[in-house]
Amino acid sequence: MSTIAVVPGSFDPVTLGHLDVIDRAARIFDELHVLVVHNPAKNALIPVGKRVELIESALDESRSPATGDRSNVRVTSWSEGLLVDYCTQVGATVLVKGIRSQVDVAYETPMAIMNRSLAGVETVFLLPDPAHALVSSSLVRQVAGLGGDVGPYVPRPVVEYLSEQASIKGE
Ligand code: COD
Repeated sequence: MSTIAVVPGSFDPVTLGHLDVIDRAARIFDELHVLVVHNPAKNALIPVGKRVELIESALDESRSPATGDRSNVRVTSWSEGLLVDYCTQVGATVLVKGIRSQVDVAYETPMAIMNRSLAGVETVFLLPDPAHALVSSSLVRQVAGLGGDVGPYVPRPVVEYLSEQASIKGE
């Protein structure tokens, strides 16, 4: 039986840390859904549809022998309700989360237990590549907002999108 896994996130924006988790999960599971979850409570920087596009472009253009062909990866979005409702709808039995610190463990553990209790969906935690372990979307938004170089932390399509947005704002 093939296993479908979901990597959910805000991806506002997608970072090199996210891409690392996506690639490692894609090697473990038969099918991987990267799910941009719309959280109306969060004041997002990038519209959901654009976040999906940026992840797709980043996956397309950074494909290499090291990453594999990523043919089992699809990117989509979800704003209808519980994360596990999406899992049930597509037959996914696993959620994949990245754990960077004790703070992530404290935040993710109750959600993992609740998701298993609600729908029998297990959560698998992957440790980050140390090269990207300190990267977060919120720091990237902060650095970009203050005019810093985010090139080392995000894929090229995100660098381009953020600099386009900055120049529109500056006009
Ligand atoms: N290296 C490795 N992993 C990373 C890195 C990095 N540099 N940066 C982020 N990650 C991981 C995060 O730990 C997370 O697992 C994932 O990547 C996504 O990160 P973000 O920041 O894009 O997304 P979040 O943390 O805002 O998560 C949004 C979710 C919607 C996934 C989350 O809030 C969630 O699971 N909500 C559940 C909604 C629900 O159904 N609740 C009811 C039952 S619990």
